[in-house]
Amino acid sequence: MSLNRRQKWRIEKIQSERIARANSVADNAQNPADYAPQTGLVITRYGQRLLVENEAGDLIQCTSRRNIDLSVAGDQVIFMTNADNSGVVTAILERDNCLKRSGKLIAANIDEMRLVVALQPHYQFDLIDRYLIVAENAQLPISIVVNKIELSANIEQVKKDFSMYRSIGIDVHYLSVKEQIGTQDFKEQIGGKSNIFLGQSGVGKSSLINELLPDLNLKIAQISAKSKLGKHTTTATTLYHIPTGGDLIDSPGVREFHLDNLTNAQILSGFKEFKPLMGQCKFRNCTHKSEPDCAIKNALESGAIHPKRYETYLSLMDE
Ligand SMILES: Nc1nc2c(ncn2[C@@H]2O[C@H](COP(=O)(O)OP(=O)(O)OP(=O)(O)O)[C@@H](O)[C@H]2O)c(=O)[nH]1
Ligand SMILES: [Mg+2]
Ligand SMILES: [Zn+2]
Repeated sequence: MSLNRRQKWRIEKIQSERIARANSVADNAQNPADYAPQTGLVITRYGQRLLVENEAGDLIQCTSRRNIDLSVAGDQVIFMTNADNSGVVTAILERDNCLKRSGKLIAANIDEMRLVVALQPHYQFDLIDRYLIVAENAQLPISIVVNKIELSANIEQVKKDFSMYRSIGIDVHYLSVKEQIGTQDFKEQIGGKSNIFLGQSGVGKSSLINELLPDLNLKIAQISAKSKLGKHTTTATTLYHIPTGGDLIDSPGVREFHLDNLTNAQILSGFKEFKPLMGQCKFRNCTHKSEPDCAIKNALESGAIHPKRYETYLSLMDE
């Protein structure tokens, strides 16, 4: 968390506490067991239940007031404890940002998205591109982690595959949690930030978090030999603190996700290398499919845009 964000949070916290305190006066009249409101951090949510960390670092099981939005891992909230030490979340503090996948809120107040892909299940460019579009629209930095590289007989080919992402300014880390290749270098990248790990089931998100925070002992899949796919081992998005500062957020893998909740214009603006070319096509309403004098198609022909990226663009426009 940057200093600015921390300062901002303090200010918001003071204001929200004031509001919550005023509200709780009314509540206390009905339920004298309620204690003073506190600020907390949502660690995870299971259905309607939240695990909230108070400022002392204790975890409190909470439910949420019905009239407030759903809170998710990373949310700063105001909550009150009851006599039985359970809690009720009464307000969500303003978010810096939030991450949605298929329209569903996943986490809040993130500094960086870490998209984990692997040699098995094998990475798919269109899935990677979808995450990049989500990141671009949420204005969140994203980097790609390629795990299980020890399974590759040709690492040069793997690096070639990802060079199109490097060329548009996205960091790519190659590592093997199993063989402990590249994990130390990666560790040095993540400190002090709130990192969310995303990607298909079975790529090794929880394994990587376990490697980075060895005291955790997260549950890890026994990968199914038959399907070579993960089994959706992680079931709830959960935040873990890095002892030296920053957080790692583990999330359940998905097999696929759609961008139904984004407009075509948002999808287009999710291709960061297309952006400088916008407005340069002959037709103002160019769809960059088959129109003459199209800046995107020209860039494709000159090699400035990678054919795989353009292919994803076309397929997403058809969905
Ligand atoms: N060969 C190999 N296997 C690995 C590596 N890292 C993790 N695995 C294995 O991959 C499988 C899936 O790992 P998980 O960490 O559970 O994957 P996940 O991404 O958290 O999956 P979900 O929780 O279902 O989203 C496990 O059997 C791990 O032991 C690696 O570097 N190489
Ligand atoms: Mg997992
Ligand atoms: Zn065009």
